[in-house]
Amino acid sequence: MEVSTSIERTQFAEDVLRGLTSTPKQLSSRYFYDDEGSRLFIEIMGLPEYYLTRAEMKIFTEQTEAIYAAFVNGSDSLDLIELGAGDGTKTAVLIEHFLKRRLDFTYSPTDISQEANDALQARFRDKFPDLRIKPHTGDYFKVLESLRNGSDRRKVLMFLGSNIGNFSQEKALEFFRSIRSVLNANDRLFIGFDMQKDPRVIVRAYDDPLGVTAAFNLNLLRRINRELDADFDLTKFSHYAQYRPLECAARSFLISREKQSVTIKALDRSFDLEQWEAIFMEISQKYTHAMIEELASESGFAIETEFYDEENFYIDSLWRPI
Ligand code: AVI
Repeated sequence: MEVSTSIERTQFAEDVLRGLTSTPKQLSSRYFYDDEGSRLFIEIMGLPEYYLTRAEMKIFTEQTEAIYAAFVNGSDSLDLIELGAGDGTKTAVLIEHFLKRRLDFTYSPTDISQEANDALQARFRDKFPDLRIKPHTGDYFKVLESLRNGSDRRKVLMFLGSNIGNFSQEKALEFFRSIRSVLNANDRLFIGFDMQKDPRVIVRAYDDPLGVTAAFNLNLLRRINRELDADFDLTKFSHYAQYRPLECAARSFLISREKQSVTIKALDRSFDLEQWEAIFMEISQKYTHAMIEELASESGFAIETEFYDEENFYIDSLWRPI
């Protein structure tokens, strides 16, 4: 059962206020992941239309030894740090291989949710009794600060699942620059990017016929109702997903089906929505190779090695500081 602290709740209230008083209205997808949202996301990852998880998993299972060799590259030990570890299914493939190769390493999953970290730790302790696991709970930026004065063993930071796609371009650059500032020359950053592809394939991934993605978006309104004492009527909104190929960006919206007013008691105010007004919910950025190269060089990295799936749907890219 998720319990958010009052500071988190205040931040949530502030962000909802800022979002609903902006033009256009928006809500931040970082709040999708309460217990129900996390459950729905796991369901999304298993959908046939949501190719991202399968593509990255294939890279991990089919190129495990090559990834291992790139991570180790002459070092006899390393610290593997995963930002936003989630349920760790993909990472388990690497860990199993690293243990088999008798590599001296620690694994530090970091997640904003204590509950997610505890669950992952329990599962991995069970599955890999020999694994040295040191979880960190907290905001990515705080966790990065704690790495600054860490050991001088090679660190490999992993940011998988195309989570970077949910950042604006500006935030992505800021994030990579702050990672760069805590890394030494011998450390590495390993990132999962979802690539530009047939726009129809992308739209289907964000608008599945079973409506799981719709439920995932609508769940944020339910969360606002529960945590901020609001009266969103979910039946008056519909999920809409689009992909803009020139920007390589998938975006999702909740559309107000009628003119309505919503009251949020914790904010002590109401918000009016016009019929067909859109609330911008999430960006899922896709990438061209040139975009990845530019992000790397503008944040102080060079691409060292890349791992593609056979359809070129997805890349895991290993960056070294320059
Ligand atoms: C977590 N993130 C990478 C997912 C994505 O593909 O943008 C979140 C998601 N939203 C709708 N479906 C999945």
